[in-house]
Amino acid sequence: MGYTERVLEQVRKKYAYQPEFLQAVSEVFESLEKVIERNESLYEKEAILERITEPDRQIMFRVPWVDDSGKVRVNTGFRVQFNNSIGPYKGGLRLHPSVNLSVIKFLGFEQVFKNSLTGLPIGGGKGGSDFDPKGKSDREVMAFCQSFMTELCKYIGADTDVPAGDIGTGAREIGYMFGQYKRIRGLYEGVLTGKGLSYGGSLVRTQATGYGLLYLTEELLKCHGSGIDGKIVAVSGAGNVAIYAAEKAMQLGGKVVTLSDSNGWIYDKDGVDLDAVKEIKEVNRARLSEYTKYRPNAEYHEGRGVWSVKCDVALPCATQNELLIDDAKELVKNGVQAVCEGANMPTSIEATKYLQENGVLFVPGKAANAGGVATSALEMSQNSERLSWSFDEVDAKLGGIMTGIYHNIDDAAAEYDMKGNYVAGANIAGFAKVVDAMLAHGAC
Ligand code: NDP
Ligand code: 2IT
Repeated sequence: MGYTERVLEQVRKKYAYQPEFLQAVSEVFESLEKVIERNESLYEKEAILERITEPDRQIMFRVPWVDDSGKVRVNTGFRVQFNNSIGPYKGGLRLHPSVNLSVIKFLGFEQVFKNSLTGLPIGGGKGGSDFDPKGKSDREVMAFCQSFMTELCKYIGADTDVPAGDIGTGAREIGYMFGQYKRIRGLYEGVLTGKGLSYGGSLVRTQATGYGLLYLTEELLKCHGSGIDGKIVAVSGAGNVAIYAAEKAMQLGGKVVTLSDSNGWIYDKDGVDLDAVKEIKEVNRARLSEYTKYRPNAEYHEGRGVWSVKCDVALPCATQNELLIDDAKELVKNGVQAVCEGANMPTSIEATKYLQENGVLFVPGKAANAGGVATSALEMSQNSERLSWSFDEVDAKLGGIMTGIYHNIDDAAAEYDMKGNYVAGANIAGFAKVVDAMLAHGAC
């Protein structure tokens, strides 16, 4: 058994109760095997794989808050500081009832490689809570965010760890958390990204993950002889990533025909009306089932099913493991050409392999959705120099970063005789920089 397999076995034993984390580690290790082989004795001596799979630290804490009826409620808060070899820990905060240590560890692990791929100096971390913002009043959300930050503020800072948004954490939550950090620490610094424009946020950050996904997808298709123009695009999710992915897909000439939320999905064969979706989701915080009130000819279906629609390009932008083997089979049967992940780990390993084996261009989230965190790093730069850049300037930088990531992962895969395997390319290219820094820093 080689070094990679031995460590994978150890991690599987030690964290048998963390399925999402094990899924992320397995996927990365499988594609790193050839890279490790070239330097096996050095990496083993330096325990690179043991160190890269064990977070620097994992912080868990109680988050008590008072609901509108006066009752004290308690949630669990998390921050996993995974690896800061190439920069301060950086990664979002997820607020969703499904959050647990396994979920935060998988996200933190992915973030280490993703952040490396951006080419910017940011390490990897992730956090959040099992708090569900859905159905809560603004005051309750504020009470939760203030209590969460009262504890979290001890561990973060502009040069140590810089959280941001993720599922359930948008502009409103970041605002409340920033206010509490400033109040307790007495520091006006770029400790969070995704901030409002009036207090240090960056233009384009709201759109960045979705737009970045499309800049990369466009480059991928161009390098294979076409482009988004004229393509039928299926998008899942109806949150920050999905909405701005759909917006840029339309700007590039694609027709977006689906969106989904955790209750169901819409099919609008004439192309989704994004103004309606923004009103439903961003303004009213309502369910996607409302969509047919705006567009009576569209269909709303309860439950899963978004991948059953005929499309050329599929962009999963909701959550982990939302595109499974049967979905992959359906997509292939319907002639899908490319699947690019806007969400983190939305495609199961089995489904990923099926897509790749059937000639579908597949780009994993750690490359395809890196535009969000890349723009967060640009927000950090602007905060450090106390300046703000124009929309076009940030957008152009984002475009350059995403096309650069595509070519970087394409080249990395080719270098190891895996041309076209962007999963391998992303893992190899992301790993290289982190390992280089880890070796330079010695045993720490
Ligand atoms: P949002 O909270 O804005 O939106 C999430 C969307 O996904 C909602 O439509 C939500 O539906 C749906 N969803 C969430 N959980 C589930 C579930 N268990 N089953 C079905 N649908 C679900 O989050 P984001 O758009 O920010 O994040 C989406 C994905 O993109 C996540 O994987 C996130 O980690 C990833 N990502 C986000 C980045 C960012 O900058 N925001 C950057 C890079 C990746 P409902 O409203 O019903 O809950
Ligand atoms: O998964 C992700 O990359 C994010 N949620 C964004 C993280 C960030 O720090 O902007």
